Amino acid sequence: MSCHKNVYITTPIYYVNDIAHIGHAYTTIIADTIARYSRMSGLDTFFLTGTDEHGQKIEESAKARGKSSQAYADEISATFRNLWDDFHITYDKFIRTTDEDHKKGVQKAFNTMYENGDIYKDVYKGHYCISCETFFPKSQLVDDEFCPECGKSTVIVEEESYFFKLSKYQDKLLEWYNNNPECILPKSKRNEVIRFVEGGLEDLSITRTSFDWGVKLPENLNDPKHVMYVWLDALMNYVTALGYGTDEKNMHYWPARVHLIGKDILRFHAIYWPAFLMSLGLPLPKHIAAHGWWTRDGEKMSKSKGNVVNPREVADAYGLDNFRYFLLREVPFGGDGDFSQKALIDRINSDLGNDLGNLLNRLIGMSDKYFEGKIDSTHVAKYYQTELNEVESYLDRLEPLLFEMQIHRYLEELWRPLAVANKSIDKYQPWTLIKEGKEEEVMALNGLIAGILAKVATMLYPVMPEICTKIAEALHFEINTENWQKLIKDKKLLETFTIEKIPPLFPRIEELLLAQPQTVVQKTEEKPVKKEEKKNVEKKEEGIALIGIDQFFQTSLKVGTVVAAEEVPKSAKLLLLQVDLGEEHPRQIVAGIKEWYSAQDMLGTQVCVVANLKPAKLMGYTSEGMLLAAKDENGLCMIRPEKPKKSGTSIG
Ligand code: ME8
Repeated sequence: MSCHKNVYITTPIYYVNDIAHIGHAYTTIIADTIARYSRMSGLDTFFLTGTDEHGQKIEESAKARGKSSQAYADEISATFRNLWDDFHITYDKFIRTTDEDHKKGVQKAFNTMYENGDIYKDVYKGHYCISCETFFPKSQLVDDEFCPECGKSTVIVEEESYFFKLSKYQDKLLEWYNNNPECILPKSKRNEVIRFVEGGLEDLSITRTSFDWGVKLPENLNDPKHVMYVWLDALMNYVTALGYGTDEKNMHYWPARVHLIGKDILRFHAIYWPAFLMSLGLPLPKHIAAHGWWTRDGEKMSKSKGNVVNPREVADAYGLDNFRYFLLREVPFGGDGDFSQKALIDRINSDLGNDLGNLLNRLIGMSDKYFEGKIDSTHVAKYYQTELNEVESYLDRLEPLLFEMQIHRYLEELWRPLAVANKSIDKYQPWTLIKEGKEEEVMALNGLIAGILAKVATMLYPVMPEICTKIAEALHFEINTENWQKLIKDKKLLETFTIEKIPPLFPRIEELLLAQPQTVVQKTEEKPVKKEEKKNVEKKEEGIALIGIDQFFQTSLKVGTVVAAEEVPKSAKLLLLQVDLGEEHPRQIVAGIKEWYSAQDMLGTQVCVVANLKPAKLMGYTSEGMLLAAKDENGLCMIRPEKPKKSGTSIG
């Protein structure tokens, strides 16, 4: 890896027929992670993303909205760009296929292929799927009509067309796959491609006359009714973005280190694209890396089902870095992944909160208590050489995993040094050592832990830049190439410093989300809300976090009838209610409403219940739900149905 000085990383350019969803965010975040690592390790890096704006599909979407294709493309392209900006995606260029220099570059490429004898004119007749912008041979159609990819109806297109001699490149492509075992990642995907190409390649129709929202043919061909096939236009972006055909000042970045794509577009990238490049006499990319597909709660996402995960909403609710970590950690690259709030919350609370966040808290606590925050690593090797060796052996394995796209493994391995640190505290018990007067040993332990945290934060930075910057601030160092060299390559520890007491980085999520509705119950002295949690509650109450309708519907609200009510002994605020929700047994709910309602007041009345809260214990009683209530300076009142409703009726 490190023998190549320039690193060029690309994402697909996204169609402007819809706004970005989790899949787009996934690809872009992986690319951003690799670009950040590459820059941090001192490599000259160029990271490209952008939008794919031509073709019949876009023309039709624009028409359906009564807009010009250009105005429509401008609008949607901007939503992608804004999202990536808000997500701090560190792209070096955002290309649009409607950019003038891109169009010029594509025309130049067309001419070059033409001059090389790889393009000829003929008539095309075939089944075309507008949605996928692809021709399919009849043998591949479902029921002789429907697209094998998306299931939509295909149309028969018969038109004069220019063809690219793809068949001519069959053997050369096979040679490339065979000589470069890592050209397609994961490797299993390479076999699929090889089998497909061995099955025989037909020449490819690369122009259209049936619509005109596309790049025109070069003027010298004098054939104005043709526009270029959108995939020829789109794939070329990877070189036109570097100035191919216009100002070639960035062409030294070519060939790409990695084209990141989803598995849906592997054929275009692994077959057409290298064939075009061969025809142009340009070198081929090092890797084409195809990741798997995201589903939601086990189901395919689609607009009609209304279950598309909006990346902005997730990042707003759970934190951008947490979302990045989840996406990259949750699935092996190339495999399909399932998004669920539960899986996300588990990752945040467990990997991030318990393993990483708590370690920093423990270090802050120990160094504060014993040494007024000072941390000195001078004697670490004297006492903890075994731990140091173990940590370094884990860190040494990391970099190749990233560039082989094994990012989930990278993160898994990166957690091993954290385990070493957490275990060392339990094993050496600094609280005992200090009592025995072994201050130097405790200081060295703190130095070890600070060193491990600094190394992990450095290597985690490409995945979680904001959080790791905070960790680095607490540990008084900066994450940059020089310190990456020192901490990772030269295996050094931190210089002496005084630790910054920063608030916990990963407050437990269930409390954070449930804090607001539970205030009714939590305003009792039984379970004081911690300072940090309060801050989060306040933030939520200011109305900063917007949720989507799908998030709202994850809350199950039901009408219930109070069938039994009594006071909780020794509590000034709690009532113990049995509420019928139309289920086999009434639910037991502990409600902090006694100041305003007696047990008698509540008996027989109807209430609105949050029915899918995790059970909680209050004063020793399990509470299996929560009542909706409103409270202002004049007191609290219950929220009830306006007319009697059957117990268990859903609200929403
Ligand atoms: O195909 N799971 O654009 P596109 C994971 N313009 N990734 C997903 C996904 C999902 N459910 N849905 C989409 C195009 N993606 C062309 C590309 S490149 C020269 C032209 C991601 O807007 C994944 O990266 O349909 C996929 O390859 C890409 O979005 C397709 O985006």
